[in-house]
Amino acid sequence: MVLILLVMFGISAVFVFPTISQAESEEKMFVTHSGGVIKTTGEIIDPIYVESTMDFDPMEYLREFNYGKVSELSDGTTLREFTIIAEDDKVMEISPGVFYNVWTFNGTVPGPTIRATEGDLVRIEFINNGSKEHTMHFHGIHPAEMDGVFEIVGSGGGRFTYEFVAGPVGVHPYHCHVMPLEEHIVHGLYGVFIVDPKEGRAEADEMVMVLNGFDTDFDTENNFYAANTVPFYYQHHPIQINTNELIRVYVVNMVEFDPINNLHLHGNLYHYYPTGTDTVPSFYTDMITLSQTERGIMEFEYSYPGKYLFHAHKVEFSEKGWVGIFLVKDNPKLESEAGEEYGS
Ligand SMILES: [Cu+2]
Repeated sequence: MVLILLVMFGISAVFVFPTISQAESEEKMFVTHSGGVIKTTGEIIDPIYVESTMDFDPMEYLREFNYGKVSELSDGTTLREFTIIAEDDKVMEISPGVFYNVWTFNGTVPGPTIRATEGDLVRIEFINNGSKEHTMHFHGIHPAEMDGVFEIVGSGGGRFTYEFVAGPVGVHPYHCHVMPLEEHIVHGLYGVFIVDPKEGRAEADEMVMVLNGFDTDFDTENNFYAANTVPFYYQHHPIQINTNELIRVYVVNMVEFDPINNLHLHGNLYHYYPTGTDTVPSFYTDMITLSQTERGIMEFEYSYPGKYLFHAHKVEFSEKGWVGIFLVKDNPKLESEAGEEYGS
């Protein structure tokens, strides 16, 4: 009987051990931003980036505006309803091979660009699905209890409804305001809130640039800088615009740790509206300097086609990722108009 048991144990050992070694050599797959695939049989140490985790397309984010679910109240006021979900367990490949735990509003850093017209009623259903307490604090004018500072929203599904009248006109940041604030902001809990004037602005090719940075080794210094999260993205994927077409950039500086950031445009100057609150530009320049959460609206047109850099003139920042290119093409609309004239 003992002999039989020993033989059975021996047979099972033969079949069990190969199974274990197969599991150990199983390849795990990672996908990078550029679509590259990394395979490894090694031990995966947190953080893990796989296809199912967060992805972010800076080109899509650039011109994506969220106007909310629109309805009209009985007094004629426009109501815009948004749902924003905070999470703090996602991992993003900030730069090739560098994985960082990002905290997100609606799954991305920055969160969605929320857009309304001055006087609209903005209602935000905020759900905190994170493991830490979070809030939404909007810059702008609103009642104290809508400020997202003292009304802490608990983890694991806590809810709060923010409601306020959109104003003033301009471009404003929103961000989590739970202490330690620095930690909650640097991990990515911020986004842009645009308030349009009732009379609107001149038609333009509009885009949003959030200037941000990432401290991936936790020494309270940024290791990477970017316009819209991914370092060097718009250098490798230039932003295509047309000659003789008005370009409007809503720019918001969310870089922590460094006291200033700046933005220089090549081959051109821009009209600059600090905070976007005035209809008359304050400067005509190729260089602005911004401290934390400082922001504004830039307007410009290119006369000549070609490639033009835009970047931080603080060279350390541009060399660590905060640099991009506008690829200016001949305006097809103007060309066809010119063609019609020529032909007629
Ligand atoms: Cu937070």
